[in-house]
Amino acid sequence: MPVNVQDTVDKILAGNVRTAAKLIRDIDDGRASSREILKALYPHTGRAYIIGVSGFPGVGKSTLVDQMIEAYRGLGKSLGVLAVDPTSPFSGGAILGDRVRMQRHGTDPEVFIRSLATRGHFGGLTRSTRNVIDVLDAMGKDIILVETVGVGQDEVDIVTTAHTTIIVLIPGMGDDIQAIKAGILEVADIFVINKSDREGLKKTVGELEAMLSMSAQGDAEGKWRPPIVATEAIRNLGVSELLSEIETHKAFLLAHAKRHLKEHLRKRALRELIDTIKESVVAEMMQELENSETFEQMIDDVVEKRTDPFTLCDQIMADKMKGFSQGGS
Ligand SMILES: Nc1nc2c(ncn2[C@@H]2O[C@H](COP(=O)(O)OP(=O)(O)OP(=O)(O)O)[C@@H](O)[C@H]2O)c(=O)[nH]1
Ligand SMILES: [Mg+2]
Repeated sequence: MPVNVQDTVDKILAGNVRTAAKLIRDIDDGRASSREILKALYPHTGRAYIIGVSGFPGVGKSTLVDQMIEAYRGLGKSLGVLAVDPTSPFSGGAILGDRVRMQRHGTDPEVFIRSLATRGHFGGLTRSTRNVIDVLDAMGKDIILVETVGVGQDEVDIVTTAHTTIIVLIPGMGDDIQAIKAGILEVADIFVINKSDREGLKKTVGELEAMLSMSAQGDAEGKWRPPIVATEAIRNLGVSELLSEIETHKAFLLAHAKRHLKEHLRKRALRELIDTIKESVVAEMMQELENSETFEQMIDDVVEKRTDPFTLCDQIMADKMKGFSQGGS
């Protein structure tokens, strides 16, 4: 291993904040140099307990995460916290708000808070999120909290990295609950209804319960049934209940380790591999294309409608595959 890679790896393993911050920036920027370091860090990952917190904008995720940090600190745990915003290509408003809400932990050496907002080089936000989680894990953090805004496919992909996935809702979300049920019901391990000081808590809990029992019908025994926890994050209410549900879920995962944990780890490994391959293939092909003399011509051909992106893609793929079967690149 080159000296500088070894040096960076040693520093990360020792929990060096500056080195970690730089590596995370490099990952966010899609720098190739970060790969070598990630390779070396990989064997040192898998120790942290990863908790994902997802939900629509403004439901109080950051306020809740801030209270969770406080609670876990009280238990003597060290934390890595990652705020991911797939909806914004800029590290703008939401992320800024996140950092502000968690500010009181900013000076605690046992709490390391980062945010990711860029999509990486070729749309690899999910991949870069996982990589950053690996860095926090290798730093020796006990708990990693990942906040993502939204409940779409991107967020679902991101939260599959977590051991325990928390979906935050608020009272009076009836229609929205209907809208999210497809993707989210399956990935949620715990539902939080935050802002429980607001009207409509009972109704929302009832609707959610009805949906959960419908989807649970015919399920195999020994399946986890997501609990619903009401919180009021700004007043720190319900947070200890949430932590205890997380413990229960963790115990469940461990008790069924053979099936659930293995399954979870395999799913995660598969996604990680696919994402990494995708990104590498696209990066390599684009580099080859951009260096080729005919690239400008190809673009012109599409503009002038002499061809179309689909035909062109087919040709490029066919050329590439020919290279493969001839043993070249
Ligand atoms: N009434 C009430 N307001 C809350 C509660 N928790 C958070 N809020 C408020 O809701 C607003 C949004 O809180 P955030 O924690 O930034 O929400 P978020 O989900 O992280 O928001 P994004 O990251 O922008 O998606 C803030 O003004 C909070 O003070 C709560 O339990 N009750
Ligand atoms: Mg937030």
